[in-house]
Amino acid sequence: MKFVDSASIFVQAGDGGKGCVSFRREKFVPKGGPDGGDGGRGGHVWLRTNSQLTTLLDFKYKNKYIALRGVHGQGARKTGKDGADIVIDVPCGTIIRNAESHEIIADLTGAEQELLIARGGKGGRGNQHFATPTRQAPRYAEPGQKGEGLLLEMELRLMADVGLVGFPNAGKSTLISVISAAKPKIADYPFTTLVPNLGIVRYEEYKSFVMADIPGIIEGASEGKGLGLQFLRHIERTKILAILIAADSPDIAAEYRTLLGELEKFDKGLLDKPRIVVVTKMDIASEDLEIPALEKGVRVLPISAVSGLGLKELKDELWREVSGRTRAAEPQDEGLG
Ligand SMILES: Nc1nc2c(ncn2[C@@H]2O[C@H](COP(=O)(O)OP(=O)(O)OP(=O)(O)O)[C@@H](O)[C@H]2O)c(=O)[nH]1
Ligand SMILES: [Mg+2]
Repeated sequence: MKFVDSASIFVQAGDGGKGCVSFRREKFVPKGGPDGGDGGRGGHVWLRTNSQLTTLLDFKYKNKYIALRGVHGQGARKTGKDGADIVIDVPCGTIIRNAESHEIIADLTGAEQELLIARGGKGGRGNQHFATPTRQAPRYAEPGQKGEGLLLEMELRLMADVGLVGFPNAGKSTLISVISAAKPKIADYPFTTLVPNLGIVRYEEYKSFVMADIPGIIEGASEGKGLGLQFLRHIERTKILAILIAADSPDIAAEYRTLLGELEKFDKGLLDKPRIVVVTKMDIASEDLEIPALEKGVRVLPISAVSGLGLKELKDELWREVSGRTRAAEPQDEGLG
């Protein structure tokens, strides 16, 4: 799947239709009064979140959204039709900025959330409204108002409850594939995962949480090594981080420190999130493996995606954290990365 997490688009709402200047003309009614109808409203442009979407890819192909103007008013008090509204679907977690001021207009984190982003111009009033006792035949009607138009920057920060972090090959994609319906590519070479994947983990009946698998991180990622740290923005809104380290790692403690170091360089706030360490691939662990105590207050859970060891405990633990906390929703305004 292709993945795009920033885009710019232009939205233009429709202008209002003109009001009409017209006078009633009927047989036997020589001097009919003004009967010019109103113009229709221009089409609005809306943004709406769609939880099926996980990328801004569509906007690489289409980046102009222009709504129709309202129809002009007509005689016989006929109001023009409104221009049709346009609704643009975006993934949950899309941050909308004004491209000129870079100010955040909205952070669309909710499911099925709607936002009127560009308002259609009001239709002008027809001359039927302007008759007064002293001016019974107004030859005047209002023009329609302009529709709003603006350039938007969109940045996606995926909405997930749990973020998986680890070196390449740590088993992140394998884990998400065994505890959710997500089917990411899995292979025994580094950087198999090139874009984030989301998976919904079902927990008992009617409960679930969202897990994000992102590309692996290596020492020096903050200087651009490997795929760099750009994908870490997609775990910024999670409630908990699961740090995955393979049981056959040459040095579990050193790997842990490296990962925390890279997280810190990207965003210190990531270290404020609760985290647990998941030691993966226990089925191939050497018999004398002793998992070191890493940090006070940080739980370490051994698992194996192959044998199923520890998966139930892991889900229990993640659910406990996820259900007890609210997601960190506020993005920091630091521009597009
Ligand atoms: N024996 C064993 N192998 C595993 C286990 N989990 C993952 N693997 C293997 O480890 C290799 C890497 O797994 P991935 O899930 O692709 O690792 P990843 O962390 O997503 O790697 P990147 O996407 O490259 O960052 C694959 O060959 C998997 O089959 C496990 O529990 N036991
Ligand atoms: Mg992977």
